[in-house]
Amino acid sequence: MAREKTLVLIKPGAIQRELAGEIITRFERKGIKIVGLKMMMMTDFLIQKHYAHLKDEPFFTELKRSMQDTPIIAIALEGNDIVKRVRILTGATNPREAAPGTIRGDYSISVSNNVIHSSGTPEEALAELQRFFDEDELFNYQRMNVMDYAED
Ligand code: IDP
Ligand code: MG
Repeated sequence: MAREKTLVLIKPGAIQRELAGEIITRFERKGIKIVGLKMMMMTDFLIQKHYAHLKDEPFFTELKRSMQDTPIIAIALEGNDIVKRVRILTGATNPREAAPGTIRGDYSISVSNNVIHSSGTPEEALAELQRFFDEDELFNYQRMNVMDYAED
């Protein structure tokens, strides 16, 4: 079991649909610790880095545009094996394949409007967190009321 941090982005489609609070609540209700959170615009540079693996896809231009429709909300989450756990809560990329109960399964209405991003691997998470957060925007603190039996 590894102590990790991961990155979640609440995408413009979810901001437009006023789902930000519900999405943040999902993580809080699951006992997942928020260690960073901010609203920001995705710059062209940030999108090119973040979606470098998709730059040759036919949908890249549309993806880039849709990620700049509104600001996004970037969230850093921390916990044991948190990268994998948040991916499970995120659900499949395609909403038709995303299981009910997952965030995408419950809220996503198209592949390009699939509500959130979450880091795919611990390596990806490290690189993405560095890209989106300065060191002093990530916080170390104790939660007082987390139940004794919670995993973290
Ligand atoms: P992931 O977000 O589940 O990790 P990736 O393959 O890394 O999926 O793709 C990043 C994002 O690019 C997806 O979340 C989605 O918004 C967008 N995307 C991926 N495939 C398609 C597609 O076929 N059409 C339109 N957008 C896509
Ligand atoms: Mg991905």
